[in-house]
Amino acid sequence: TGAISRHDYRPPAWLVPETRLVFDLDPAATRVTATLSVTRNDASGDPLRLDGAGQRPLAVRVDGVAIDDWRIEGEQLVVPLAGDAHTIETEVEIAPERNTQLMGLYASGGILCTQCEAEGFRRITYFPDRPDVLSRYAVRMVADAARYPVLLANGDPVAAGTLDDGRHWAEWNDPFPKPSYLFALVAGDLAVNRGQFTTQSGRGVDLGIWVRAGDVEKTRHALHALELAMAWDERVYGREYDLDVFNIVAVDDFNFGAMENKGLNIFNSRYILADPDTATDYDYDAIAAVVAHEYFHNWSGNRITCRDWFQLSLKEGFTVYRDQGFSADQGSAAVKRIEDVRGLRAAQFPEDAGPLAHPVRPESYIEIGNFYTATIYNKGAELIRMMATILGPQAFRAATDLYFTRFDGTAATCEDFVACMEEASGRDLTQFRLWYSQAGTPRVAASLSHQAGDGRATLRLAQHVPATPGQPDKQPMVLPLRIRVFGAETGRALGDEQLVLLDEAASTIVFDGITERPVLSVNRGFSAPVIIESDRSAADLAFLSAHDDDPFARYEAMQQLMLDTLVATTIEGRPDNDAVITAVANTLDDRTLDPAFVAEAVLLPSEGFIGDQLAMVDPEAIFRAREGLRRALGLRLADRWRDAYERAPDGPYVYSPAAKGHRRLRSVALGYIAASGADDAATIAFRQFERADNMTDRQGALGTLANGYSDEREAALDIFYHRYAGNSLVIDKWFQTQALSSRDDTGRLVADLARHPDFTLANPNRARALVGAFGANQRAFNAADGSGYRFLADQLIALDKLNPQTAAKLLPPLARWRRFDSDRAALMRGALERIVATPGLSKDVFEQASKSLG
Ligand code: HT7
Ligand code: ZN
Repeated sequence: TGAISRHDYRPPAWLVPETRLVFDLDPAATRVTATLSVTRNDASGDPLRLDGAGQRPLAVRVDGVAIDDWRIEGEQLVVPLAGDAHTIETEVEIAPERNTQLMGLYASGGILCTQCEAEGFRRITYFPDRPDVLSRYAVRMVADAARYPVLLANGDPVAAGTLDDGRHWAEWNDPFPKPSYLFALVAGDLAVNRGQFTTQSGRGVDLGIWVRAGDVEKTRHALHALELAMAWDERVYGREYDLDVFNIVAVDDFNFGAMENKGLNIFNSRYILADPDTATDYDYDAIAAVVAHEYFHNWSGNRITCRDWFQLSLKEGFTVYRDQGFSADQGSAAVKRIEDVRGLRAAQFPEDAGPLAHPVRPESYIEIGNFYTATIYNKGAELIRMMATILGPQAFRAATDLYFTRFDGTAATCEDFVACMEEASGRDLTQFRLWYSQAGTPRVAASLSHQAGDGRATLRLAQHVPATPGQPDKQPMVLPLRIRVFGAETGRALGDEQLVLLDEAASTIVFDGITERPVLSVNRGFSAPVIIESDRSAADLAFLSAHDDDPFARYEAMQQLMLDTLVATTIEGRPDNDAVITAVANTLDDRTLDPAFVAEAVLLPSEGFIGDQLAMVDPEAIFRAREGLRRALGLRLADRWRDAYERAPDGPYVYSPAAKGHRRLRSVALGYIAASGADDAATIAFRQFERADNMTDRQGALGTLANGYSDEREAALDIFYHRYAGNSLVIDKWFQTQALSSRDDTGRLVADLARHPDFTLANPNRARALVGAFGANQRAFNAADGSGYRFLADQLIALDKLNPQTAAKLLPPLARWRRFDSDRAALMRGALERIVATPGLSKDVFEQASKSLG
């Protein structure tokens, strides 16, 4: 299969302390000359093996002398070397404008840029392209001065000049040794928004965000977020920036969100560009989170990198945890936690429950690009969060200090990180390490009984980790569960919150002094990434949704109540919505609550999440149950929704936590007004659409209209399209909104949109906006005739020829086939088999499709 195993790790035979790169840049033919000082690192006597991909060496020189006894094995350049230290020079020619994979050096809208993580550097030049080979880079770029007036690379600029032939050059040196995946260069006609940051030790740092000339105004939010992130990392983790410059470049064609290259972050423009007219509150929040995330990588990723790609969560899980903390500190921590848990449940729980499940530290891979997953990132962040909970804030900070000090300048492992947690706290985390090796989401049965006569309550907890591919049997994990008990009569807390560490298959906890019927609040704050199976009644969940003092637990009780109701309706077809309606009414009536929290609390679980609770997903029945409850809520609470809709204060757009909360609640209320079937719903939505002075309200209205069949829908889509023609980030929203529509004919509309002149698979954002969003639309994608599956397979096969990495990311909706009826399952398998049988299929898509077929 070509799989690579974690246990096969060997230290590199050769190191590369110094690297000098010369780029003669041209979109059609870029000449790359690499000079590597290499030193032997073991006694094996192995030749030097340099990774390459897609190029041939034009010349190979050893210590300045051309040699011809090199050979190519697979895609590696193998150079026999007699001594222990040499200088190797290679020359290759590459064509950035023909690079549709967007890995290595490529062209995006006239800008030349790089993406090297994980294994893109080998597409630029021959090199030991593995994260444990750290090298100091000196880079010289030569390019046409008119076409590429700005030349940027990692580190600090050291020299620049012009040549007689209309070209110019620039040299950059990065003093910090780094792995090849952190290399970057950019050449283009770019404008800059500059900032200044003074570090805690008083050093000045020049900040620059580089974009196309017309977009500079749209970088203000990102620059502000960067400044906040730099200060936050000093305050919270004691981490200071280490170069004189920090540059960010935004490009339109990018396989991911952004990349943390040392001193030169490269971003997907959707995570940089924002103004109120074109970006939603969600976009603003995401920009701040991604800017912070990439910045935080300077320590958790760059100063300390990963020994091998199996350790990817060492930098990604920790950095996500850090960016979540940053975002929580910018507004409502409770709402941020709710959003993060919703994201985990939408993406990671299904991954952990399906054929693509893997541990946070995987055991093997075919293509590492497939392992930039919700498990590595988001479950990985939950592991760090659990350790922080177990250690407490002081010991956790001592442990991260120890980690940063001890491993600075090295390539480390997840084990190194956990060992620091142990050493700084004195705690034994032996069993906790199972979180890194066992896949699957633990399920915890929790049952509280009351012994009224004894004034006692007994909590019985039992955990079970389901089997996952290659892991039939699991051991009990360490689950930190924050627990509190409330009195059903008085609504008071009966005792303090406790942190229970469940580390056995089953355990019993006794609470004394329980004089009234107790109600259990468990896994508060989502302290462990598990599924709680409790026997709490609808009345108890409604009680918690109104009385729990932990906002997350309040939200969670409401979600569980809604979920229980929706699952029962899906299976039995006879809705009993009263408890949900009363609980939602109470939440809407509680004026002490933050509107942002209310908006989250009254939202129904997604169709996908309801499906995840069921042994067999019936997409039509789930849709009917959910729409039925939405309609019942809309009708029965009609006045309250109108009141919530009107209540939001008027006034020009401001981006603040309070204003965001009001906009969010307003948009959720609009959704319920429309769900009620009210005659004037389309009129209200269209009025909001037309009057909006910001994209949040405009897109909120458009989304509501797009779900319906009104004339206003067509008018709004048309106005939106023409207003934003040429603004690719907003046109992505136009495609995405339609792909997510709950209309009966969404499948057909999406197929039509794939033939729209603005649709292209060459741009990953556009492909994700239409094809990715459609895959997330459970009912439309799973149309009984299999048309959704055929559409996805067609698009994926076409995209694979251009950009395998992005194609592979679109495949997971087909991996859910085991959860569907036999007809749908057969159709999904048919689509997967067609994909696997495609001649010339990439290993990226092959790995995902073949594992999905299981
Ligand atoms: N560390 C970065 C990962 C990334 C990436 C991975 C595969 C292909 C393209 C990519 N672009 C960026 C992003 C991050 O986690 O910050
Ligand atoms: Zn990251």
